[in-house]
Amino acid sequence: MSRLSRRTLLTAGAALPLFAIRTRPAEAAEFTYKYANNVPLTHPMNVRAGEAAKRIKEATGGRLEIQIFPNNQLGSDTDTLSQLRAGAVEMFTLSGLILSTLVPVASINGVGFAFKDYGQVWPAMDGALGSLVRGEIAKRGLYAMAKQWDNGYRQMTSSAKPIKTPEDLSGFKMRVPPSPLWTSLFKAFGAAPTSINFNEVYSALQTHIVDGQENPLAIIDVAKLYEVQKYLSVTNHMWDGFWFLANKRAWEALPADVREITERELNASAVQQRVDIAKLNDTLSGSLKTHGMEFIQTDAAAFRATLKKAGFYSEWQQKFGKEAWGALEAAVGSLA
Ligand code: X2X
Repeated sequence: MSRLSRRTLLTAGAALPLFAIRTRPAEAAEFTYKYANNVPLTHPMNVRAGEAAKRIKEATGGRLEIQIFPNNQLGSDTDTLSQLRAGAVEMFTLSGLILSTLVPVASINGVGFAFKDYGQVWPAMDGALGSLVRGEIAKRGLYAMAKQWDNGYRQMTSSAKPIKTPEDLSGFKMRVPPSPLWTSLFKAFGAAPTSINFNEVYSALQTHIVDGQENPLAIIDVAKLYEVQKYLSVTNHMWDGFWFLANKRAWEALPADVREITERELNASAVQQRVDIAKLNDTLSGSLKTHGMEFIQTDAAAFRATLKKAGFYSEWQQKFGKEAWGALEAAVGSLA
């Protein structure tokens, strides 16, 4: 029902005896929530979130309708985080590293070369480390669903020259997402990082404001970054995931059973989306090469040694503090 007809109905209703006032039509949801994200509709996060929204609508008998706004339609990540806090957007998936501008500990999974593989990632993020982060998120007026969604292991791309060694990064104009940890990481590599929100990355690369960026294969593919980047260095320098966030007031406004269904279905979709991303990791290199990208293998130990020498690990050990750093090392082993 359009806003106009609803208003008309309410006005008309005022003149009618009480029993004649129509309640909302069966097809209108009691709660209509906006869910915003930064990736194109074709990304597994939107595919799986769309499925979850459908199941949630069914399982709640139509009480909650989640409308998806992909691709930063409602604004950059930085803007959308403000809208989420204000309640103008009810739900948002955001990288923990960008969320760290509000919840500092949320960038902890982005410590360079911390997680060896997914066998270390998910037990940590579904376990003690993830709980610690979610606890801090809750203190900031936001609610994080238990299961994180996968962004992936990040790889470096460049239009200017192939990056093979850490020395190749010296002075390199690299786009990083807005997050102190990202800037610190690329400064430690000796690069010249520039913070740019994702919705401006394609044009920043196209106009050579920056010469490179770093993202998982799935993002490089769905955002067509291969059109403006030539070289892809397989660095796996960081694992990154999205927290599925809700504005706390909006979340708590939902009846308990609706909340339970919503969290259950979102978490179920998150687990499926993780499998999608893992599969894409195995298949996308072929298609990115077809699009003209040249793949470069790198020596992770050399990049890691550069970070260590630059004091990256000791700096962030200090910043995160004993408890959080301890939870990270309990999951991945000693980093210092
Ligand atoms: O901004 C990025 O590079 C992206 C899409 O990977 C994140 O959401 C952090």
